[in-house]
Amino acid sequence: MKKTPVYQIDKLKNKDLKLAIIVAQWNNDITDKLYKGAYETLIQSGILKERIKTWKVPGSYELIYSAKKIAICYNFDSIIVIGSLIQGETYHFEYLSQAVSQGIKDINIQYDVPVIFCVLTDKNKQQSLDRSGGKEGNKGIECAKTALSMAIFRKSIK
Ligand code: DLZ
Repeated sequence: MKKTPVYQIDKLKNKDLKLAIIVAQWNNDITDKLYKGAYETLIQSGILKERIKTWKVPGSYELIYSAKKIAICYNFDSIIVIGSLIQGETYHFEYLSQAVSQGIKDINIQYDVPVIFCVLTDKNKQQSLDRSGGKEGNKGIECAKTALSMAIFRKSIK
């Protein structure tokens, strides 16, 4: 039987991929851990250090513009945006969560680069800790694996 396109994808080498990571500094105790999980996963997967570029931005809201700018100005195979939104006493959380997820979705539609959504949206700090290297794992690791799959997918289609 004829091989599926997955076979083509497997032939590509991870070391040829170029990845961008953007890290929001709000709740940076959480985003640092997500970043570490993502970065280490990429390195373990064979991505060369010099092919991973990292930017820091103030908050999750700034992930939208920065991902767009990087999508326009560079030729990365995948971009990972990292943030941590934690519910407070005002409606900020709801507005920010909506805006950031919609904004990142728009970039995925508009530009030819997959932007991977590594933004935690939690009710409290404990939930964020649980998902950034705690009992629920590390979403940074998961997102790095997704970024690799999508980077390979992008490269496989000319
Ligand atoms: C203002 C704000 C609030 C209240 N909470 C968070 C948060 O939990 N996580 C986060 O990443 N950023 C937060 N911010 C900052 C906004 O993302 C943004 O930096 C500011 O509104 C300035 O545009």
